[in-house]
Amino acid sequence: GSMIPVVINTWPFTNATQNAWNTIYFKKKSALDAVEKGCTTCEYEQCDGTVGYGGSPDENGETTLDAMIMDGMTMNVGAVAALRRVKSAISVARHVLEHTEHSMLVGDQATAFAISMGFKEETLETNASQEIWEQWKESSCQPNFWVNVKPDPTKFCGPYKPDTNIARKQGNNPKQRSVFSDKNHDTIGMVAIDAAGRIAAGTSTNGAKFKIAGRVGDSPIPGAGAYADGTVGAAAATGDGDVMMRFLPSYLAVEEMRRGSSPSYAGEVAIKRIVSYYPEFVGAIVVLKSDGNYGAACHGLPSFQFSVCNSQLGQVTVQTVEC
Ligand code: SD4
Repeated sequence: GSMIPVVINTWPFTNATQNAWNTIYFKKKSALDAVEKGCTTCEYEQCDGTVGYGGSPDENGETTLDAMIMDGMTMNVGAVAALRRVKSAISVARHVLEHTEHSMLVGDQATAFAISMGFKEETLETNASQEIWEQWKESSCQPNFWVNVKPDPTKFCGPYKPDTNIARKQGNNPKQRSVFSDKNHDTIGMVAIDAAGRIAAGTSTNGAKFKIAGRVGDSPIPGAGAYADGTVGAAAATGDGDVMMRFLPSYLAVEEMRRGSSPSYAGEVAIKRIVSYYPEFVGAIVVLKSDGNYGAACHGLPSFQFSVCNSQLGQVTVQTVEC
Protein backbone atom coordinates (compact mmCIF):
# COMPACT_ATOMS: atom_id res chain seq x y z
CA GLY A 1 0.00 0.00 0.00
CA SER A 2 0.93 3.60 -0.40
CA MET A 3 1.74 6.07 2.36
CA ILE A 4 -0.88 8.52 1.09
CA PRO A 5 -3.67 9.26 1.56
CA VAL A 6 -3.42 9.30 5.32
CA VAL A 7 -5.37 10.67 8.25
CA ILE A 8 -4.13 10.97 11.84
CA ASN A 9 -5.75 12.43 14.89
CA THR A 10 -5.05 12.89 18.57
CA TRP A 11 -6.47 10.30 21.01
CA PRO A 12 -8.32 7.07 20.22
CA PHE A 13 -11.18 8.91 18.53
CA THR A 14 -11.51 6.13 15.99
CA ASN A 15 -14.92 7.04 14.56
CA ALA A 16 -13.50 10.42 13.67
CA THR A 17 -10.56 8.75 11.96
CA GLN A 18 -12.84 6.31 10.17
CA ASN A 19 -15.14 9.02 8.85
CA ALA A 20 -12.18 11.10 7.73
CA TRP A 21 -10.70 8.04 6.03
CA ASN A 22 -13.99 7.28 4.26
CA THR A 23 -14.06 10.88 3.05
CA ILE A 24 -10.51 10.94 1.77
CA TYR A 25 -10.20 7.36 0.50
CA PHE A 26 -13.58 5.99 -0.53
CA LYS A 27 -15.22 9.29 -1.49
CA LYS A 28 -11.92 10.62 -2.88
CA LYS A 29 -12.47 14.01 -1.34
CA SER A 30 -9.90 16.54 -0.20
CA ALA A 31 -7.77 16.59 2.94
CA LEU A 32 -9.77 19.63 4.05
CA ASP A 33 -13.02 17.71 3.68
CA ALA A 34 -11.56 14.81 5.65
CA VAL A 35 -10.39 17.03 8.49
CA GLU A 36 -13.76 18.78 8.64
CA LYS A 37 -15.57 15.45 8.63
CA GLY A 38 -13.35 13.92 11.30
CA CYS A 39 -13.65 16.87 13.66
CA THR A 40 -17.40 17.08 13.01
CA THR A 41 -17.70 13.45 14.07
CA CYS A 42 -16.17 14.27 17.43
CA GLU A 43 -18.33 17.36 17.87
CA TYR A 44 -21.39 15.23 17.26
CA GLU A 45 -20.20 12.38 19.52
CA GLN A 46 -18.97 14.82 22.19
CA CYS A 47 -15.69 12.85 22.20
CA ASP A 48 -14.58 12.42 25.82
CA GLY A 49 -16.74 15.38 26.81
CA THR A 50 -13.95 17.68 25.66
CA VAL A 51 -15.06 18.18 22.07
CA GLY A 52 -18.36 19.73 21.10
CA TYR A 53 -21.40 20.79 23.11
CA GLY A 54 -22.12 19.77 26.69
CA GLY A 55 -18.55 19.74 27.99
CA SER A 56 -16.01 21.90 29.80
CA PRO A 57 -18.43 24.48 31.23
CA ASP A 58 -16.71 27.77 31.97
CA GLU A 59 -16.98 29.30 35.43
CA ASN A 60 -20.43 30.62 34.51
CA GLY A 61 -21.56 27.20 33.37
CA GLU A 62 -21.46 27.96 29.64
CA THR A 63 -19.83 25.73 27.05
CA THR A 64 -18.03 27.57 24.24
CA LEU A 65 -16.11 26.09 21.34
CA ASP A 66 -12.75 26.68 19.68
CA ALA A 67 -11.97 25.26 16.24
CA MET A 68 -9.66 25.82 13.32
CA ILE A 69 -9.01 24.42 9.88
CA MET A 70 -5.94 25.13 7.76
CA ASP A 71 -5.33 24.50 4.09
CA GLY A 72 -1.66 23.74 3.57
CA MET A 73 -1.91 24.35 -0.18
CA THR A 74 -3.20 27.93 -0.05
CA MET A 75 -1.91 28.66 3.48
CA ASN A 76 -5.39 29.87 4.29
CA VAL A 77 -6.98 29.48 7.71
CA GLY A 78 -10.49 29.61 9.12
CA ALA A 79 -11.03 29.65 12.87
CA VAL A 80 -13.59 30.40 15.54
CA ALA A 81 -12.79 31.04 19.18
CA ALA A 82 -15.15 31.10 22.17
CA LEU A 83 -17.98 30.34 19.74
CA ARG A 84 -21.30 30.45 21.58
CA ARG A 85 -24.53 28.51 20.95
CA VAL A 86 -23.50 26.81 17.71
CA LYS A 87 -22.52 23.15 17.75
CA SER A 88 -20.65 22.77 14.45
CA ALA A 89 -17.52 24.70 15.31
CA ILE A 90 -15.23 23.14 12.69
CA SER A 91 -17.78 23.74 9.94
CA VAL A 92 -18.18 27.35 10.97
CA ALA A 93 -14.37 27.58 10.82
CA ARG A 94 -14.51 26.07 7.33
CA HIS A 95 -16.99 28.79 6.36
CA VAL A 96 -14.58 31.44 7.66
CA LEU A 97 -11.92 29.79 5.49
CA GLU A 98 -14.04 29.51 2.36
CA HIS A 99 -16.31 32.53 2.49
CA THR A 100 -14.32 35.34 4.11
CA GLU A 101 -10.99 37.08 3.81
CA HIS A 102 -10.58 36.79 7.58
CA SER A 103 -8.92 34.04 9.56
CA MET A 104 -10.61 34.06 12.95
CA LEU A 105 -13.94 35.17 14.39
CA VAL A 106 -14.72 35.18 18.10
CA GLY A 107 -17.55 34.96 20.61
CA ASP A 108 -21.01 36.30 19.85
CA GLN A 109 -19.84 37.79 16.58
CA ALA A 110 -18.70 34.37 15.44
CA THR A 111 -22.17 33.15 16.37
CA ALA A 112 -23.77 35.93 14.29
CA PHE A 113 -21.60 34.96 11.33
CA ALA A 114 -22.55 31.30 11.74
CA ILE A 115 -26.25 32.16 11.82
CA SER A 116 -25.87 34.31 8.71
CA MET A 117 -24.32 31.26 7.02
CA GLY A 118 -27.30 29.13 7.94
CA PHE A 119 -26.08 27.40 11.08
CA LYS A 120 -28.54 26.71 13.85
CA GLU A 121 -28.39 28.61 17.12
CA GLU A 122 -28.97 26.31 20.08
CA THR A 123 -27.76 25.87 23.62
CA LEU A 124 -24.47 24.09 24.20
CA GLU A 125 -25.39 23.25 27.78
CA THR A 126 -26.68 19.82 28.72
CA ASN A 127 -27.86 18.31 31.98
CA ALA A 128 -24.47 16.65 32.23
CA SER A 129 -22.53 19.88 31.73
CA GLN A 130 -24.73 21.71 34.23
CA GLU A 131 -24.13 18.98 36.76
CA ILE A 132 -20.36 19.13 36.32
CA TRP A 133 -20.58 22.86 36.85
CA GLU A 134 -22.88 22.68 39.91
CA GLN A 135 -20.57 20.17 41.56
CA TRP A 136 -17.54 22.29 40.93
CA LYS A 137 -19.33 25.37 42.23
CA GLU A 138 -20.21 23.60 45.46
CA SER A 139 -16.92 21.89 46.09
CA SER A 140 -13.78 23.13 44.49
CA CYS A 141 -14.13 26.62 43.17
CA GLN A 142 -12.34 28.27 46.09
CA PRO A 143 -10.26 29.64 44.55
CA ASN A 144 -10.59 29.07 40.82
CA PHE A 145 -7.38 27.32 39.94
CA TRP A 146 -7.07 29.28 36.72
CA VAL A 147 -6.70 32.51 38.62
CA ASN A 148 -3.67 33.68 40.54
CA VAL A 149 -5.73 36.08 42.63
CA LYS A 150 -7.86 35.83 45.74
CA PRO A 151 -11.54 35.10 45.18
CA ASP A 152 -14.14 37.33 46.76
CA PRO A 153 -15.21 35.12 49.69
CA THR A 154 -18.86 36.07 49.18
CA LYS A 155 -18.80 34.73 45.63
CA PHE A 156 -17.59 31.40 44.37
CA CYS A 157 -15.60 33.01 41.57
CA GLY A 158 -14.77 36.53 40.59
CA PRO A 159 -14.85 39.41 40.49
CA TYR A 160 -11.12 39.01 40.86
CA LYS A 161 -8.94 41.35 42.84
CA PRO A 162 -5.24 41.14 42.12
CA ASP A 163 -3.35 39.84 45.13
CA THR A 164 0.31 40.44 44.53
CA ASN A 165 1.30 37.96 47.24
CA ILE A 166 -0.48 35.10 45.54
CA ALA A 167 0.61 36.25 42.14
CA ARG A 168 4.19 36.26 43.33
CA LYS A 169 3.83 32.87 44.99
CA GLN A 170 2.11 31.12 42.11
CA GLY A 171 2.66 33.36 39.14
CA ASN A 172 3.66 31.30 36.22
CA ASN A 173 5.47 28.80 38.39
CA PRO A 174 5.33 25.67 36.26
CA LYS A 175 5.14 23.51 39.38
CA GLN A 176 1.73 25.00 40.09
CA ARG A 177 0.37 24.37 36.67
CA SER A 178 -0.42 20.68 36.60
CA VAL A 179 -4.13 21.42 36.46
CA PHE A 180 -4.78 19.10 33.56
CA SER A 181 -5.20 15.42 34.05
CA ASP A 182 -5.38 13.17 31.03
CA LYS A 183 -9.16 13.14 31.62
CA ASN A 184 -9.40 16.86 31.17
CA HIS A 185 -7.84 17.51 27.82
CA ASP A 186 -8.86 15.58 24.80
CA THR A 187 -9.11 18.01 21.96
CA ILE A 188 -9.31 16.47 18.54
CA GLY A 189 -6.49 17.64 16.34
CA MET A 190 -6.41 16.05 12.90
CA VAL A 191 -3.93 16.12 10.03
CA ALA A 192 -4.41 14.58 6.61
CA ILE A 193 -2.92 14.17 3.16
CA ASP A 194 -5.28 13.31 0.32
CA ALA A 195 -4.60 11.25 -2.81
CA ALA A 196 -3.54 14.40 -4.68
CA GLY A 197 -0.95 15.14 -1.99
CA ARG A 198 -2.84 18.08 -0.51
CA ILE A 199 -2.24 18.63 3.21
CA ALA A 200 -4.67 19.99 5.79
CA ALA A 201 -4.94 20.27 9.56
CA GLY A 202 -7.67 21.14 12.01
CA THR A 203 -8.84 21.13 15.60
CA SER A 204 -12.04 21.23 17.61
CA THR A 205 -12.45 21.52 21.37
CA ASN A 206 -14.57 22.92 24.14
CA GLY A 207 -11.37 24.01 25.87
CA ALA A 208 -10.65 23.85 29.57
CA LYS A 209 -13.10 23.10 32.37
CA PHE A 210 -14.15 26.06 34.53
CA LYS A 211 -12.10 28.47 32.48
CA ILE A 212 -12.66 32.16 32.99
CA ALA A 213 -15.34 33.21 30.51
CA GLY A 214 -13.69 34.40 27.33
CA ARG A 215 -10.66 32.16 27.64
CA VAL A 216 -9.38 30.89 24.31
CA GLY A 217 -6.96 27.98 24.12
CA ASP A 218 -4.32 27.00 21.62
CA SER A 219 -6.64 25.01 19.41
CA PRO A 220 -7.96 27.78 17.13
CA ILE A 221 -4.59 29.50 16.83
CA PRO A 222 -2.62 28.68 13.68
CA GLY A 223 0.76 27.22 14.56
CA ALA A 224 -0.35 26.44 18.11
CA GLY A 225 -3.29 24.00 17.91
CA ALA A 226 -2.46 22.90 14.39
CA TYR A 227 -0.48 23.91 11.34
CA ALA A 228 -0.15 22.70 7.77
CA ASP A 229 2.34 23.58 5.08
CA GLY A 230 1.72 21.79 1.81
CA THR A 231 5.40 21.61 0.98
CA VAL A 232 6.46 20.09 4.30
CA GLY A 233 3.72 18.52 6.39
CA ALA A 234 1.36 19.20 9.26
CA ALA A 235 0.97 18.88 13.02
CA ALA A 236 -1.78 19.13 15.62
CA ALA A 237 -1.52 19.44 19.39
CA THR A 238 -3.52 18.64 22.50
CA GLY A 239 -2.97 19.50 26.14
CA ASP A 240 -2.62 22.58 28.32
CA GLY A 241 -3.41 25.20 25.72
CA ASP A 242 -2.67 28.16 27.94
CA VAL A 243 0.95 27.05 27.94
CA MET A 244 1.09 25.55 24.44
CA MET A 245 0.00 28.74 22.69
CA ARG A 246 3.14 30.44 24.00
CA PHE A 247 5.34 28.12 21.94
CA LEU A 248 3.52 27.47 18.64
CA PRO A 249 4.37 23.77 18.86
CA SER A 250 2.59 22.79 15.65
CA TYR A 251 4.47 25.44 13.71
CA LEU A 252 7.74 24.42 15.35
CA ALA A 253 7.23 20.75 14.45
CA VAL A 254 6.56 21.63 10.81
CA GLU A 255 9.60 23.89 10.68
CA GLU A 256 11.72 21.14 12.23
CA MET A 257 10.62 18.80 9.43
CA ARG A 258 11.50 21.49 6.91
CA ARG A 259 15.03 21.22 8.27
CA GLY A 260 14.98 17.53 7.46
CA SER A 261 13.84 15.95 10.73
CA SER A 262 11.55 12.95 10.96
CA PRO A 263 7.99 13.51 12.19
CA SER A 264 8.70 11.84 15.56
CA TYR A 265 11.82 13.85 16.16
CA ALA A 266 10.07 17.07 15.07
CA GLY A 267 7.34 16.34 17.62
CA GLU A 268 9.96 15.77 20.31
CA VAL A 269 11.59 19.09 19.55
CA ALA A 270 8.27 20.92 19.84
CA ILE A 271 7.33 19.23 23.12
CA LYS A 272 10.81 19.62 24.62
CA ARG A 273 10.80 23.34 23.92
CA ILE A 274 7.71 23.68 26.12
CA VAL A 275 9.03 21.34 28.80
CA SER A 276 12.27 23.29 29.08
CA TYR A 277 10.20 26.15 30.50
CA TYR A 278 7.30 24.19 32.02
CA PRO A 279 8.53 20.86 33.37
CA GLU A 280 5.03 19.94 34.53
CA PHE A 281 3.51 20.48 31.11
CA VAL A 282 0.92 17.93 29.98
CA GLY A 283 0.29 17.57 26.29
CA ALA A 284 0.99 15.81 23.04
CA ILE A 285 1.42 16.39 19.33
CA VAL A 286 0.79 14.35 16.18
CA VAL A 287 3.06 15.09 13.24
CA LEU A 288 2.74 14.18 9.57
CA LYS A 289 5.30 14.62 6.81
CA SER A 290 4.36 15.26 3.19
CA ASP A 291 5.66 11.79 2.21
CA GLY A 292 3.08 10.17 4.51
CA ASN A 293 5.44 9.33 7.36
CA TYR A 294 4.03 10.24 10.74
CA GLY A 295 4.85 10.25 14.42
CA ALA A 296 3.84 11.67 17.79
CA ALA A 297 5.39 12.98 20.98
CA CYS A 298 4.03 13.72 24.43
CA HIS A 299 4.84 14.78 27.97
CA GLY A 300 3.30 14.49 31.42
CA LEU A 301 1.34 11.31 30.70
CA PRO A 302 2.61 7.74 30.88
CA SER A 303 1.80 7.38 27.20
CA PHE A 304 -0.28 9.00 24.50
CA GLN A 305 -2.59 7.31 22.02
CA PHE A 306 -3.46 8.55 18.58
CA SER A 307 -5.48 7.12 15.68
CA VAL A 308 -4.26 6.70 12.15
CA CYS A 309 -5.34 5.22 8.86
CA ASN A 310 -3.61 4.77 5.53
CA SER A 311 -3.96 2.04 2.93
CA GLN A 312 -0.91 0.22 4.27
CA LEU A 313 -2.62 -0.21 7.62
CA GLY A 314 -5.88 -0.96 5.84
CA GLN A 315 -7.96 -0.02 8.87
CA VAL A 316 -8.13 2.60 11.57
CA THR A 317 -5.38 1.81 14.05
CA VAL A 318 -4.71 3.18 17.51
CA GLN A 319 -1.02 3.66 18.13
CA THR A 320 0.80 4.55 21.33
CA VAL A 321 3.90 6.58 22.11
CA GLU A 322 5.61 6.57 25.50
CA CYS A 323 6.03 10.00 27.01
C1 SD4 B 1 -7.21 23.82 25.23
N1 SD4 B 1 -5.71 22.37 24.06
O1 SD4 B 1 -8.22 24.48 25.04
C2 SD4 B 1 -7.07 22.54 24.51
C3 SD4 B 1 -7.52 21.47 25.40
C4 SD4 B 1 -7.14 20.15 24.91
O2 SD4 B 1 -7.39 17.97 24.76
O3 SD4 B 1 -6.18 19.90 24.26
N2 SD4 B 1 -7.86 19.17 25.18
O4 SD4 B 1 -6.33 24.15 26.02
